[in-house]
Amino acid sequence: KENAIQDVLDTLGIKQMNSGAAVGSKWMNTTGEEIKSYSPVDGAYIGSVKAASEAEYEAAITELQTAFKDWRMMPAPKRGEIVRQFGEELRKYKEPLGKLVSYEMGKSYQEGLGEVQEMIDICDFAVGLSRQLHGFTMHSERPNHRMYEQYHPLGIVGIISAFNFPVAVWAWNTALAWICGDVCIWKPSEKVPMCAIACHNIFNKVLEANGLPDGINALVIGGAELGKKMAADKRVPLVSATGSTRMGKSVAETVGARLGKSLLELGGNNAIIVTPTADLKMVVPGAVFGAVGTAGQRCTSTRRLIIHESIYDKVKDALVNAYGQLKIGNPLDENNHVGPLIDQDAVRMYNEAREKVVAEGGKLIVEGGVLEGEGYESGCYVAPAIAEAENHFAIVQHETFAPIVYLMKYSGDVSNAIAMQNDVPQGLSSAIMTNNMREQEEFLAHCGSDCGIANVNIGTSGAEIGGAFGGEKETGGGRESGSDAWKVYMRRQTNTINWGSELPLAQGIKFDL
Ligand code: UN1
Repeated sequence: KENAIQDVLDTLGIKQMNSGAAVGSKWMNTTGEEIKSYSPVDGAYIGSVKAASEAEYEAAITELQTAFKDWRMMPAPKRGEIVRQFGEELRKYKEPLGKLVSYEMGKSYQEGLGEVQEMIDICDFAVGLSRQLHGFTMHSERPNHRMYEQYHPLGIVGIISAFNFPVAVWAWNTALAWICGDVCIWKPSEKVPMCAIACHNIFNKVLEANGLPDGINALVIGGAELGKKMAADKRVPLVSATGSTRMGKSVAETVGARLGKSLLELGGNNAIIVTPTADLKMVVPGAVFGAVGTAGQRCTSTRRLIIHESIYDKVKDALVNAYGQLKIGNPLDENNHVGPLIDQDAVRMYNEAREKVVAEGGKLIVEGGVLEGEGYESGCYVAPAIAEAENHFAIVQHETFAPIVYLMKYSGDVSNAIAMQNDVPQGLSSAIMTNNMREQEEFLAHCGSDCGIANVNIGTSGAEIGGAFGGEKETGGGRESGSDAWKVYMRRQTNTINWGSELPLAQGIKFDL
C-alpha cells in the first residue's frame, strides 16, 4: 500500500481492523466473520472489517426506532439543513473519498470524483426538496369541507447497495430519506466495506456538530444473510436494493410477503441504436465510454450496439480503431481509460461470456483477454472486447458485468431496431443516435423504448441525479434519485375536514337518526 493511500485511509478514519456495525458515532464490538478488503488496483490488502451479526443488527434497529420519533418531528427544512451540511462535508472530502472509491472499487479516479459529485448533487437537490414535499389539495363534493393530501415519514429505510457505486447510491437514498424524516440503515456490498465506513464517518461529523441522536443513521456490514434479515424485518417499512436481478427477486419476494415496500434498481441490458443519420463523431465516444467506462460495471453500461446495416462496417471499423487506443491500467493514473474489474470472480465471468458468445455462433472482433505483467499484478485487469452477436443468444440476453459489447445489425425501419432493443428481460437504459426527427420521436413514443431511461444522441450511462433513475421489467421498476422519487420514502394520507355544523355524507347518502 502506497503512502498516498495510507493518508487517504487515515483522513477518512479507516483503520487496519474495523468494526462492521455502527449507529451514528457508536461503533459496536462486532463478532461476525472477518471481511478482508483487497484493492483490485494493485492487489494490496487495505484492511479488515469484523462483520455485523444478528445481535448488532438488532441493537441498531432498536436505536433507530427511538431516534425516528425525534427526527420525524424536526421540521423538514431543518432536516434539509442537516443534509446541506452533509453536502458541505462531502465537498471537503471529495478528493480522498474519490480516491478511496477508485482504489477499493477500481474505477478511474475521475469517475470516483464523479461519484462523490453525485452525492453532493443529491444533497443539494434534497435541500431544496425539503421545502417542497408537496401534496395536492382538492375540492370536496360536500359543502364546508376541505380535502388535501399530505406525506408523512415512513420510519426505518433499509438500503442494500452494490459494489459498483459504493458511495453514490447510498447517498441517493439517504439524502432523500433523511429530508423525508426517515432514519436509515445501510448494508453495503461486502466487496467495498471501506468506502461505506468512510461515508458513515463523514456523516457522523454532521450528527455530532448538531448534537443529533446517533440513531438517525446506521451501518451494518456483512453478507447476504444481513440483507435477508432486513428484507424480512417488519420494522423496516421500505427496503431499497441495488444489485443483481437474482438478489432483487429475493428481496422483493421477502418484502412482498410481509406487504412492505421495496425499491429495486437491478440489472440492465442497455443498447444504443445507431441509425443511418447518426453522427459518427458522437457515436464513437458515446459507445466506447458506455461500454468500457467503469470497466463495464455500471448498471447503465452499454452492452449492445444495434447498428443499421448501411453503416455497420463503418461503425465497426471506427470502434475497433478506438478500442486500439484504449489505455488499460492503474485507475488512479489519469492517463488510463480503463481500470480493473472488481475481483477474480468478475474476471472469470468475463472470460466465460467471451467463450459463450463464440460457442453460440458469435465472433470476437476485438478479442480482449486477461492482462498480465507489470502493473497488472492484481489479476483483475482485462482488455475490453467487442463481439458480433445476435440478440437472441442466451449470453446476449444476460447482463455480464464486464467490458464486453455485442454488435448487431438491423435492416429497414427503426422500428426493427427498437423491437430488438426491447427484446431482452431487462429495461434500464437505452439510447438512439440519430439526426432524424421521426426516428427520435418513434424511439421515445409509447411504441418506442420500454426502458426507464431513453436518451437521444447520448450514450446509455452517466445519468444526472435530477431525473428519476431506474427501469422496468427485470430492472425492478423502482425509481431513485431525482424528480418525485422522494414519494416512495413517505406514506401518503388523504385528509377531509368538515368545518361546517352539519354532517353531510359523501355520495349523497341519507342516514337520518
Ligand atoms: C449504477 O450503475 O448502479 O447513469 C448507477 C449512470 C450513473 C449511475 C449508475 N449516474 O451511469
